[in-house]
Amino acid sequence: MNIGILGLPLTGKTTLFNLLTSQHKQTNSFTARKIKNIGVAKVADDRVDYLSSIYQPKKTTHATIEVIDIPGISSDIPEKEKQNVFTQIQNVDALLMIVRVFYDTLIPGTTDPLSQIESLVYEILLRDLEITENRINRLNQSKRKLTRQEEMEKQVLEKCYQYLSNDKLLISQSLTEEDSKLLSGFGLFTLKPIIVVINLDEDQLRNNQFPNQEKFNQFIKNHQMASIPICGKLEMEINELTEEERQVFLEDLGFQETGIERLSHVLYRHLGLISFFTVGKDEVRAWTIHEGTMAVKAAGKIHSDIERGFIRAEVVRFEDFKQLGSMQKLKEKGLLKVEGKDTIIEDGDIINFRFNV
Ligand SMILES: Nc1nc2c(ncn2[C@@H]2O[C@H](COP(=O)(O)OP(=O)(O)OP(=O)(O)O)[C@@H](O)[C@H]2O)c(=O)[nH]1
Ligand SMILES: [Mg+2]
Repeated sequence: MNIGILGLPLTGKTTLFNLLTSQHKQTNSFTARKIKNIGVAKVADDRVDYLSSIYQPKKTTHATIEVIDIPGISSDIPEKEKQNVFTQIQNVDALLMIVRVFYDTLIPGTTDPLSQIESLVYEILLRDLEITENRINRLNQSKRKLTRQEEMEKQVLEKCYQYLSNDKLLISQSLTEEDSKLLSGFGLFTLKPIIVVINLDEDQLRNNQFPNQEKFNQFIKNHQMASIPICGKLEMEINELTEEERQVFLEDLGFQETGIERLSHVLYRHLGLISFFTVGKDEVRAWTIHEGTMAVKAAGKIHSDIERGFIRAEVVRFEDFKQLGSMQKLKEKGLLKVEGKDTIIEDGDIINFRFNV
């Protein structure tokens, strides 16, 4: 799973990237026109930390997300260069758009969140119009008769083109499974789920108030996006603190978790992702799956052999485990369930797969 960070210049993209991936890439690098930064973000989950404290395994593995950071998108970048920049995030699973609301006289650019999100949406609509138009033209210019598959492709692309022409994101269009499949290879930007990070200053974050808030929120809702307020500057400060200091600092702000932790929850919820866990002396590990995944498919996440040779899944709820403290007690209480192939896995299930190959 991977996400691309998209925003106007100097909105805090690289700062956010560094926070997510614990890297130290140069900020303010717009003029350098570096094409991208890539890193891996650990998905915060205190359930994994808890399981690890109980099992004391050799290795603890959190879920991870690959993050791609690109230069800011602005209207004065030459079209060709802009296309290049967009190509860097064409295959990501979701877009993390960042809008800057914090005020800083030294940093140029607008602080209106609404105008920024409108510009970004406009840009991805343009990209998708281009992608669909190019493909339709190519099909129209074909010298030979189109295959049935190509005919179908043309039809759905024309439908998409119309939709985009009316300033609508493709993600809000209801598509059949077949249409989705036909479109999946084109890297269409407006088909990707969008999470918007609102980069506030400290006071705005404390008061949960910022200019143009109502209209902005309405826009987010209308376009089926999710949003989350953070303060990049504060997050950097929080990063420097010890665990204890951090708790006090966050409490004072009125939060229980850091902005980066809150962001990973919002991301999971918006993308319909959940985690299940495997535990043992060697490794405690979180695995990411889509809501509604069957046990046998979850097994395949770990290894195709386990999917192929699936016999059963022994499942325990994380909350039950935390309450009772040991697998033995769970067994005695009948809280260890033996499940078959097509049982739907729930968020927080601790699973032991039995298989035979
Ligand atoms: N005051 C304040 N400054 C911030 C915040 N977040 C980032 N900055 C500053 O804004 C400037 C730009 O930050 P970057 O993270 O480089 O922004 P960017 O969007 O990656 O910039 P480009 O890649 O050049 O488009 C830096 O000087 C940051 O320190 C914030 O929350 N508050
Ligand atoms: Mg940057």
